[in-house]
Amino acid sequence: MSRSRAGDPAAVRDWVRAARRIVVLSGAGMSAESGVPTFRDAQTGLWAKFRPEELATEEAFRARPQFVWDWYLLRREMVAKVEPNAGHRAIAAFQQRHPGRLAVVTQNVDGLHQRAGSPGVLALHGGIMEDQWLDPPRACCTASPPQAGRPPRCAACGNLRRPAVVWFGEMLPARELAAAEEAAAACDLMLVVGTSGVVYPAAGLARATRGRVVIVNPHESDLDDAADAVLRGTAAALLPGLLEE
Ligand code: BV8
Repeated sequence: MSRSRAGDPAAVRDWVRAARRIVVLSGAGMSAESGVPTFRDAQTGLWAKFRPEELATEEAFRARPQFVWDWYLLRREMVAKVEPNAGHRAIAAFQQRHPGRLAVVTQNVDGLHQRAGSPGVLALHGGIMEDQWLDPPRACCTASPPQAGRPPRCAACGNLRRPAVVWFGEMLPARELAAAEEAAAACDLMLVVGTSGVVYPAAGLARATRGRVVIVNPHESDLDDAADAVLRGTAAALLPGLLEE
């Protein structure tokens, strides 16, 4: 029996005020009003005919390193041009006013929560602006800077640089996942903002928590059945009102 009922922001604001521990679980919709296309909408140009799940894999990168690298370059350029929105800022401001009361768990690799000033962001899927080695680095890989290219590589052994994100089929970073599971288990309110709720284990956090679940999303999502309240609106429009004193 689905729990969800159309939420009224005033009731949710009372839940926020009464909550001892809050988790914000965010997805691409959190950054949409900053100008970062959501995962579903991001497929443009050369990459349009590929589903993100097809490109964001080790197999795809090994098969077509330059093609996948250029997809990440395009997304990096987009992220570098945008700013956190009123939703990101409202969360960071609440955390400044109430240290330790709200934890941000994000699927986003854009770093906008961190740029808005949110402390201790648990970035479950990594960060798009950083690189790492594709294969475990050998001495030659770290002896000198990578050779420029798309992607850059070790001049000696050809080991490639890859974006420091979690690809489909890859495990999430253990520390962040454990901390996110702990925060979800300990919170009495989870705000699920801007996610379609289809990617696991991230979406599973909203099903595992014993806290009240509130969805902020202008459209239906796969997690609506798990919600105590669904607010049909956008992150930047709703979060300031929900998190203000
Ligand atoms: C793993 C980084 C162990 C890369 C990403 C259980 C069931 C089914 C499948 C699985 C399962 N367990 C594991 C899987 C496989 C897989 C998975 O979940 N597949 C899905 C597609 C079915 N999971 C994995 O592979 C994970 N690893 O499980 O390892 C393992 C390994 C092998 C086999 C078994 C287990 C790794 C998952 C992480 C992948 N990396 N990103 C990169 O960015 O390039 S995922 C990436 O896609 C994002 O990080 C995010 O998580 C996801 C996109 O989802 P959303 O963020 O929700 O974005 P979307 O566009 O879908 O939706 C946007 C929403 O916002 C919409 O609802 C829209 O209405 C709303 N919106 C729009 N505007 C606004 C708004 N909301 C508010 N305000 C607005 N203005």
